[in-house]
This record gives sequence, C-alpha cells and structure tokens, in this order.
Amino acid sequence: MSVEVRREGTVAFVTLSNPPVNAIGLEVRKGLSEALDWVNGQNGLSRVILSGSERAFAAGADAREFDADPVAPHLPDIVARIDACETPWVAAISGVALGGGCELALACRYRIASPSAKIGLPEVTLGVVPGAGGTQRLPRLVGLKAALDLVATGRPVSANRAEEIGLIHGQADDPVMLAQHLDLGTIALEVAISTLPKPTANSDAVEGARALAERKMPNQIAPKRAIDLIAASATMTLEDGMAQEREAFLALRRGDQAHALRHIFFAERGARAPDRIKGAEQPLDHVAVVGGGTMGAGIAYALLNAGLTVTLLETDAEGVTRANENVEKIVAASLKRRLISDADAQSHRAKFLATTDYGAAAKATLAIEAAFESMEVKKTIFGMLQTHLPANAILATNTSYLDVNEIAACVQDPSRVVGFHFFAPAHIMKLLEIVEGSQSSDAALATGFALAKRLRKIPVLSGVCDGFIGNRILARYREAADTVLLEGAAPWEVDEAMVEFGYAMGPYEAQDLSGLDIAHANRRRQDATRDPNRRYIPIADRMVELGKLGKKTGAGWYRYPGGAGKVEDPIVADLAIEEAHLAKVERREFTAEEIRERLLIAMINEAADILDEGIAASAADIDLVTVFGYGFPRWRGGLLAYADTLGASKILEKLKSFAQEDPLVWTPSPSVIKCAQEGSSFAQLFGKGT
Ligand code: 3H9
Repeated sequence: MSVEVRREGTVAFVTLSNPPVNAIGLEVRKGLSEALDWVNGQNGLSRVILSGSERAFAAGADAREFDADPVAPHLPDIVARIDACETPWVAAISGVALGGGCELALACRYRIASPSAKIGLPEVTLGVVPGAGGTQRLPRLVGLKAALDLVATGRPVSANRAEEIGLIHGQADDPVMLAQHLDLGTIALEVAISTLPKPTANSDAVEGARALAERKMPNQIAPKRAIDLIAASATMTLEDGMAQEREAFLALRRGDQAHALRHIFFAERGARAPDRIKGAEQPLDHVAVVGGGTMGAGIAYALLNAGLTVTLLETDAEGVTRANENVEKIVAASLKRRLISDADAQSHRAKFLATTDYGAAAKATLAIEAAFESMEVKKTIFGMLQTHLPANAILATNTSYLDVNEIAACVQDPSRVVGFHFFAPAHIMKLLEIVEGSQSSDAALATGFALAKRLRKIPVLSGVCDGFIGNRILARYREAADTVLLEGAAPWEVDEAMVEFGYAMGPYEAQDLSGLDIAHANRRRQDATRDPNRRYIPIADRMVELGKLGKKTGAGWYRYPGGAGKVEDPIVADLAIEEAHLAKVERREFTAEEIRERLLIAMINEAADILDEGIAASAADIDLVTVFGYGFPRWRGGLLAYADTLGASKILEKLKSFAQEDPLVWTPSPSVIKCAQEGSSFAQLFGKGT
C-alpha cells in the first residue's frame, strides 16, 4: 500500500508509504484519492494528519513517469480536493517536502515540520515548473518575493527559513505528535490557501529573480516560465493561474531540456559500484594524502569534511608549511562562507597533520598520491607508501594522464594500486574518475566508490588510456579548437560559440584559468608517442614561449590588465595568422555554428572511441564526466545525450565531410558507424551494464 489510512478517535492519519523517498507516482496518487474518499465518508473527524517517513514527507512527483503521458488521478486535482476538504488537513513534515510534496503540504490547512526538514519547489532543476499549484498557492501564502526565491532557482529552504517566511506554522521533533495534539481552535484560525487574496505585485522582485535565473541557469526555459507564472499570480484568479501552470508544466515536461535534465538526474543516482565489486571495500578512517599543493590540499579538505583523519605527506619542511597554509586557506574560506561551523573547523584541524614522516601514516588504509605529474616522482612515492603503510592499504594515484599500470608495476602487489582522478578544486568538483589498472583489485575499486559516496562525489569507472575518459575528450576538444584557430577563427570567436552552446566559458578562457603550462608539459610528455602523421598545431607552444601562461601571468589567450576582466589580444590573433602562413594554410571565416559543430563532433567521435575500446562502461558515464568534470551544459544532458539528439547518421555524415580535409583526425569511430547502421542511439547501444 503506497498510502496508509487509519483513525484514532477524531483524528485521521494518512501516511505516504512509498520508499525510499515517497515519490508521488500513480499508485500514491490513487492511494491519496482513495484516502480522500475514505475521509469524506467519515463522521466526526477533527483533522486529517498527512505525513510521510522520517526521510521524506514526499520528494515530489515521480519523475520516472514523465516520459509517458500523464495518467489520472492527477496531482493538481488531489491537491484541490485536500484544499477544499471540509475536515482540515495538517501536514506533518519530516525529511524532505519537495515539488509535489511541498504542493501537497500547501493544500493542507496547517503545516508543521521537523527542524531538519527541507522544503522547496526544485522543479526547475528537472526542467519543469511546479505543476500542482506551487506557482499560485505559494505566492498567496508567503508573498511574491519569498515565492520567487524558492522557485526561480529551485533551492529548498530549512525548516527555520520556512517558518520565517510563513511557509510552515511551526516546528516539532515529532510533527505527527504535535499535529495530533494541536488545539482545534488554532487550526480553525487558518483558511485554505486557495481562498487567500492575490499577492501584491512586486516588479523589483520579479526582475531580480529573472536576473538571478539568467545568471545561474542561463539558456534554461523552465526558470523563466516559473517566474512568469509566479508574477502572474498577482493579477490572475487562482483558477486561471492553475490552468496556465498546468499547461506550462505539461509542455515543458515533454521538452528536450526536461528530458536531458531527467536523464542526468537519474544517471547521477545510477553512478554506483558495479555488482562485481560490491562489498569489497576497505574500511575508511585514516587516509594519507601525498602532496600539499592545490590539488592535494583540496583532497585533504574534502576528506576532513567527510569526517576522515588525514595525514598529508610532503618532501620537506617548506612543503609542510605550504600544505598547512593551503588547507587552512580552504578551512578559512569555508568558515567565511558559513559552509562549516567553528566546531567543524576545529575538528578538521584536530584530524589533520602535515608531515615529512611517512611513518605517521602507518595506520592509513588508503593513500592518495597528488604529487607532481612525473612518473619518476610517483614511483618513488609509491615505493615509500609500500614501505610505511599497512600491506593491504589501497594506494591511489591522482594522476590526470600517466599510466596507472606503470605506476602499479613498481609495487610488489600491483592489485593495491588504482587511479582516483579528482578535479580541481577537489573539495568542490563533484566528479571522481576511478581508474581501473589491469591488476586493480576489487577492494581497490570498491574503496574508490565507497570514498566517492562518503565525499558526496559522482564516481565514474574508467579504463587506462592517455587522459582517461575526461582529459582524453578534452584533448580532442582543444585540438579541434586549435584547428579552427589556425584555419581562420579568433580565440574569442571560438569561446563565444561555445558559451552560446551553454558552456560557462570557452576552451581558451578555461585554459587561461588553469594555466597554459600544464597542457604544455603534457604535450612535451606526448612528443615521443605522438603520431607523426597527425597535424600538430604549435600556437599554444608559441604562447608559452612568450610567457603567456594565462591569467596568473596577466596574459594568455586574453590579456588581463590589472588582474581584472579579460581583453582580446591582437598579438594572439597575429600568432595564429603567422602559424597558418608557415603551415601554408589558407585562412577563412568560420561561423559560430561551424565552430560548434567541429568542436562537438570531435568530442563525440572521441567519446564513441572510448566506448568502443571499453574505457567507459556506458554512454551515461560519458555524460556524467562531461557535465560534472568539464562544464558541459547539464540541461543538454551530457555529451552523448546531446549526440543522441543529433542522431548518429548526421554525426557520421559530418565526420565524413570533415574527413575530406583531414582523414586521420576525422576518422569515424566504429561506434558511430554502428549506431548509424543500426539506427540506434548511444544510450541504447551503450546502456549501463552492456
Ligand atoms: C514535481 O514534483 C512536479 C510537480 O510539481 C507537479 C506534478 C503534477 N522521482 O537522490 P537519492 C529516487 S517534479 C523519482 O539517491 P538522497 C532516486 O532516483 C519533482 N525518483 O537520495 C533514487 O532512486 P534509486 C520535484 C526519485 O537522500 C532514490 O529516490 N522533486 C525522485 O540523496 C533516492 O534518491 C525533485 O526535484 C523523484 N522525484 O536525496 C526532488 N526523487 O535508489 C528530486 C528521488 O533507484 N529528488 N528519487 O537510485 C531529490 O532531490 C533527492 O532525490 C532527494 C533525496 C533530496 C529527495
């Protein structure tokens, strides 16, 4: 039974029971409809208490149903029946009341929440607007400004904040108990929200919300529609507002953006350890981190934040000082942003030690090496870790490119070695690539997945290859960008084209931020193995020779006068012209569409090769890597979800036409050919578990 009903004296209890999070699917809607029939048939009831589980009052409509047509009974009708019910309903909220869950609560006459509850209307994060009265009832209850704050970006509020804005009446550790003993007179003072007057118009708040949505969720349709609907609540009857809301909800739910956002929502939740390694993880308590630079410090902080003890190993006293400073900088910044409390900061400091003494990590069950990208350096470190850590400790390298198998070969038991590729800043970025060496044990891999869960990161398994999944695709992206740069485009034209597509910044501005020297060192490493027949574009090397290393040196692809905003640099454009001349390339103009096409098709083709070679296990994994590690627009669902909107035949056709210019670079991947031949999508051909 998805909804349970019972009566005690004059009190009726309607309890949602659809684990794990009481998503409101068809069975729950049917159960609520029957509960309403039952309530209406009872005599002498003083109240109906609507509750869920400790974890969730209700997480909203069941988004798994959104691909199909809606089936009655519909949630807005249920909400309207609760709102109009003669016996007052009281919402007793524990856990989350989100989306349709919040809308159910808004149908109730009275709302009590536990102090840890989270209440909100996050529908826009799934590409839809609230569809069961959220945009009309909420502003009538809390006013336009507070309603916009909740709906426009979809961020839920705490019980305290909900009480402050009048969304709930009060808090209790046991909301059901309080609801049961509430004075009848207190409930009777409240009227149904549907009978409240329209909220006062507030154009400042509406404009502010529009600006915020544009900044935080550019290109997304749902936030704008949600804001329009809330603004309209000030002028429209509830009935008209509800009709418009329903229309917008149904139209958006069928749209590409909602489809893409649902895909990524479920892909994120599906990012789990494969069955073959489940349960093999090592217990995690004490972790050694090697290297206290930006990456090592970020990793250390993330571990501390997850309650782990961290010993950070450095080579000398200077390194120890730098590590302490780097970690302390993150602690201080987190304190300032109130992400952690004073007590958290103290506990982090107490659990952290930076030292040159590997013996201090003798009890660590896991080590994460985040040292300089040099095979020799790494081999030395792994030798030391082998000597000082327990024989069964997992030894992970955070290398971005280097061969995990070669590193593993330097320890006696290579099965202990695995890659954990974090993304900078490591305490913020959600992606963790877990790199499976040819001998990595189940324990090593499972520990990676357990760690990701502990750090609230998204784990994606990758095989060993140069750059693993993410950096390998990034290399192709940059190569395609450099090619159009050589052949006629300016860096800012390339950047603008990708920003229009939905990236927060284009490839050149991103390089300026990370520093051109890192990619340069990597290119030098690849010199020995690079295919001599493949065109090499040396513009970035020329930049490094000129000391244009990016924002940190005041100039890279752009100039940053006074460390401020970026300015186009004609010298860079001249460099491209010069290199084109040397390479006897005739430059031409590129439209933004042509630039986008080349960069995106290059990445898609590489991703297809990655699937073909078994480096990534599924198309969804590629989507997760590109969205959570490389800024691919979430609302496009990730690289291969986007590719599926183009279709493999079109991709193949484009590859063939580009191949006329450079057959080596644009060789169609066997996976693209297969998808095109079978008329199948990447998602179908490379679903999870294939
Ligand atoms: C809406 O309500 C529209 C209405 O306005 C109008 C209707 C007419 N649907 O995240 P977790 C699953 S739109 C289906 O790992 P946590 C999830 O896939 C909805 N399934 O746990 C996972 O399944 P599995 C607006 C859902 O504790 C399991 O529950 N609501 C839904 O870290 C556990 O989830 C939202 O946008 C759903 N709505 O976080 C809220 N929600 O075990 C979306 C969860 O098979 N949900 N599942 O992998 C969330 O934000 C988080 O899941 C939540 C729990 C905070 C609830």
